[in-house]
Amino acid sequence: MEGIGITVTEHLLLHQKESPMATGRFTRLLNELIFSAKIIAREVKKAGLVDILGLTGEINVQGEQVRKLDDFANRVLIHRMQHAGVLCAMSSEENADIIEVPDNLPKGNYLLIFDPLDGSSNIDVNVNIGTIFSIHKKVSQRPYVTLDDFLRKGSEQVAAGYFLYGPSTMLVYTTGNGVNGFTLDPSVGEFLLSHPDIKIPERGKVYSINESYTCYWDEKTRRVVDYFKSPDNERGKPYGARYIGSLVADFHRNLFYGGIFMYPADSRDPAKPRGKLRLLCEASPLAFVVEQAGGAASDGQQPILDIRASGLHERVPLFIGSKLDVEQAVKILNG
Ligand code: AHM
Ligand code: MG
Repeated sequence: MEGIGITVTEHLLLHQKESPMATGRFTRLLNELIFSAKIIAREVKKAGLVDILGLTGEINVQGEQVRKLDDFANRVLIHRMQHAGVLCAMSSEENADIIEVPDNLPKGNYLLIFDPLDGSSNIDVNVNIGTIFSIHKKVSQRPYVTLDDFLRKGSEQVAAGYFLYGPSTMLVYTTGNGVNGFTLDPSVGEFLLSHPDIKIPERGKVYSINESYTCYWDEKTRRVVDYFKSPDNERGKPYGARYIGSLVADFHRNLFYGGIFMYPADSRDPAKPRGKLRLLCEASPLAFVVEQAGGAASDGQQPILDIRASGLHERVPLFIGSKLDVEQAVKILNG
C-alpha cells in the first residue's frame, strides 16, 4: 500500500506465480514465525533491563526467577509453532531430540529446524544476535515423524532464513526464488520489504574467522587464512578482518558487503572434529540463503547443501560467503 510499503505476506502473495511456496499453509507458518520473532525481539530490546523489570515488564519485587533469553526464545518458538497447525515436528539447537506436535493439536506436513538465539555469548552485551530457521516438507508417507524425516540434504529445504535482532529487527529469507530482506517497522508492527532480491558481491572485502584458534588448525586451513591476509591475493590487497562471534550477524554483514565467513575443523575438542557449527540449524539454512543470493557454502570438500545429515546436531566445517572467495578457500584446502 502506498506510503507504507510491502509486508512479507503481501510480498508472498504478489509473487505467488513464481513461488510454489505461496500457499495458505506456508503463509500461516511464516506468519507464526514472524509473530514469534516479534515477541523475541521485544524481549531482546529490554535484555539489559531484565534484572529490573523481569520478563513481564513489572518491577521484579517478588524475586521471580529470570529466564535466560535463549531459553525464552526457544520456548516461544516451540509453543507458538506447535499451535500453528502446519507442522508435524520441530528440532531446536537447544533440544537433544525431535520436538513433537502433541496429538491433541492440529498438524501439517512441514518440519521446522531452528537455532532460537544464535550468538548466545553476545546476549548479555547488547551485540547483534538472531534466530535461524530451516523448513522442510515431510517426504515420508508414514503417519508419524522419525529422525529420518529430519536427516535430509540442505538442497531439500523449501525455505530458510533468519531474523536478526540488531539496531533494527530484520527478516532475510528465501523460498528458492531469490533472497529478500524485510525490516520491522516498530510503528506499524510489520516487516516491510527493505532489501529486495539481495545479491552477494562475487568477491568480498572481508574475512571472518576466530583467528585465535590458529594453533588448532591444520596447515591447509592456515594457508586459506594467509591467502585472505595477503597483498598478493586475487583482490590485490588484504581483506579486512571482521568477527562478531554471532554467526547470523557475521553472515548478514558479509551478505551485503561481500566476504567469507569460516569456522573450520580444529583439533581443540576431539568431540567436535568437524568444527562447531551445526549442519541442520545453522550451516544449511544460511547455505540456502547464500546460494540464492549468488554466493556459495562448503564444508571444504563439498557444497553444504549436498550433505545429508547423519544426526540432528551434526557439526560441519563452514566456509560461506562470496562465490569466488569460497571457491578460493576450497581450492587451497584441496591443493
Ligand atoms: P551458539 O549457537 O551457541 O550461539 O554458538 C554458535 C556461535 C556462532 O554464532 C558463532 O559464529 C560461533 O558460535 C562463535 O564461536 P567462537 O566463540 O568459538 O568463535
Ligand atoms: Mg547458533
